[in-house]
Amino acid sequence: NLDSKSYALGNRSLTAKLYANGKENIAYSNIVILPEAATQYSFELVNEFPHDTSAFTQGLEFSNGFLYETTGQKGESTLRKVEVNTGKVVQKADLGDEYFGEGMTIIGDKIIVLTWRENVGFVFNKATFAKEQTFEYQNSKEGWGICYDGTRLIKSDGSNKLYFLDPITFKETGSIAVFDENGEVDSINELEFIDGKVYANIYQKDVLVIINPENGAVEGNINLVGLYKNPKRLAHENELNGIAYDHKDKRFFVTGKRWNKLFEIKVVKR
Ligand code: DDQ
Ligand code: CA
Repeated sequence: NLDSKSYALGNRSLTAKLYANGKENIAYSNIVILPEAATQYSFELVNEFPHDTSAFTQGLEFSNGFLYETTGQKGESTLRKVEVNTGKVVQKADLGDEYFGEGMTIIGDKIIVLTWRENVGFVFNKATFAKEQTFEYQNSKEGWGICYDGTRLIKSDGSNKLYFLDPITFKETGSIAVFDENGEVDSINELEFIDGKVYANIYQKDVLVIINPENGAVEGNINLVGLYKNPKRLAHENELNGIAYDHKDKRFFVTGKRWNKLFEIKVVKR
């Protein structure tokens, strides 16, 4: 029983006065309005390509005919440029033994690379792979995934939040909480910005979610179970991780940590 005059709507979280038997009972509790049920998608396999099984994949992006990939684990964290068809690494930079590499995205001639718990991100020159800048995280202390919507960087930290960062100063300008019809959607990991939506893989699940970055609602679930057929997959070692999109030819790529394949898929309605 909400007093319609007393609530303030912001995203989908509203502050309301709650009444029981006509009396104000719990003042200003926080209520979350869950979004409508997400649309269910599955996939069709279009192509598969070789992928470096030593690459603990943490970030993936497509640009000008090549894949760019970041890898993790301390001592094996790299930024690399990879040929799609062969999986061959044609350019590589080491992040340094003290860093655990995470997500990555591209802004023009710059590549933004996150670290996991070292609390810093790096800016690399896309052509030379020279490290040009280091920035520190603010409220969101872990680096998991990152993408760019053309105006803002969007960063994940393993929670159900997406953080917006200024692409020049790397200051956080806001955040949004992600929910589906059942509640919070946690463990948001690698990201890709496609046609106004944030595609994200969920850590330790062969599932992608399609998030509306304006209100945090999960609008779609893409079930990728069965895509990578390897019975020996290990937890924390062989998760699906890495979504890349070729905006020109509308090709959708996914891979995972130390997977021997990179898949090109088509997302289809179930
Ligand atoms: N993360 O990429 C999902 C954020 C982390 C992956 C962690 C995998 C386990 C590594 C264990 C090493 C402990 C430092
Ligand atoms: Ca990506």
